[in-house]
Amino acid sequence: MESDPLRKMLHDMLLARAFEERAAQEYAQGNIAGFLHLYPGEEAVGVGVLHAAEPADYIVSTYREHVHALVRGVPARVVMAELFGRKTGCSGGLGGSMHLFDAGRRFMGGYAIVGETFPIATGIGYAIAMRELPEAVICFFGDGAVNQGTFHESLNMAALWKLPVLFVCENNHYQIGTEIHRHSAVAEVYKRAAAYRIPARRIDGMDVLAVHQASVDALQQIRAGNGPQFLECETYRFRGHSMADPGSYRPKVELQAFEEREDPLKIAIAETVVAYPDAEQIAASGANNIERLKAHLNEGNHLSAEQLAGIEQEITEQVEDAVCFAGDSPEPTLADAQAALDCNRQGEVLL
Ligand SMILES: Cc1ncc(C[n+]2csc(CCOP(=O)(O)OP(=O)(O)O)c2C)c(N)n1
Ligand SMILES: [Mg+2]
Repeated sequence: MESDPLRKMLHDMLLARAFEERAAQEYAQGNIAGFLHLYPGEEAVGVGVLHAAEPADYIVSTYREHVHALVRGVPARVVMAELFGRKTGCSGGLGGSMHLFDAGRRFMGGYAIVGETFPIATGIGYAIAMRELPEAVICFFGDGAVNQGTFHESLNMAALWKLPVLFVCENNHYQIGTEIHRHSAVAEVYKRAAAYRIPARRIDGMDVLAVHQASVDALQQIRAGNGPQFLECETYRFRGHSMADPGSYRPKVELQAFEEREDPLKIAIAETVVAYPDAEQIAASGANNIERLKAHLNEGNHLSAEQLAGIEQEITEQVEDAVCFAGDSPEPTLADAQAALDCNRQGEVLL
């Protein structure tokens, strides 16, 4: 596991991409049922935000949440098992792709209903505020969710009561097949937070470092007791809305432009990897240049091409292991489903 923060972020972005691409293959082979909403293209948002969070912070997410769970530390094999609907999954195989849940890691769920995350996150924020704890809740949602009534009700309450909520809009510019300027009267999403006096910023959601720094700043404000903060991360999904969507409403050139120029993985790799010069190059570069090169390599946050290949190899093995584990795991029984319905949680404190 990487110890350097930048390398760790790159690791998680690479894991996110590999996991999701493999999930697409498993879906095509019939190993995953139901809907499957994937995250390629949006990795810098989930990774940048969640690397700024503390383990005591809560996370509430949408149906596009596999990567949020992975970055939170839910093992890849446990996430994959849930996608396969197996008993070893984080929701016992009863939730599936859209309903990952891990209360122990304070991952308070993926939710399939658009706009559902707002009141849940606000309620958790209220619980934290009542107990006067230095914790926060991170609420992920898409650009399409901000036209739901729950958005306005929740932001109003969160602002009024100064609740510790970080609202994170993953603005991928589409609500299924409808582009943002055709579904929203105000397409600059961050401006909507002003209606509730919530400080808001628009960030380049393809740049993990930009997302991370903005999240660190926002969480600092929240922990200082200044109430909620709002980040709009501009991003783009490289696949269709779900596996059922060929995405034919988007011009091919638009997709190609994002894949070629703005792929968050390419940006993160460029920010992390330096080409290590070989001995001959160093010898030929003269005394001063040797010092400069040494300084450059000692700066930290750097990674050689060989080290990058090592990380990629480890991830390939991790994803393969996840698929084998999921495939070998048993399905939940009818008795498991009945037990989950009759959960008898009277008096149980979940938070
Ligand atoms: C209340 C509700 N209405 C409609 C749907 C159907 N639906 C599922 S995803 C979605 C689009 C949401 O788009 P956005 O919030 O931008 O998130 P993205 O999928 O782009 O991440 C819709 C309309 C739903 N799940 N819930
Ligand atoms: Mg969207």
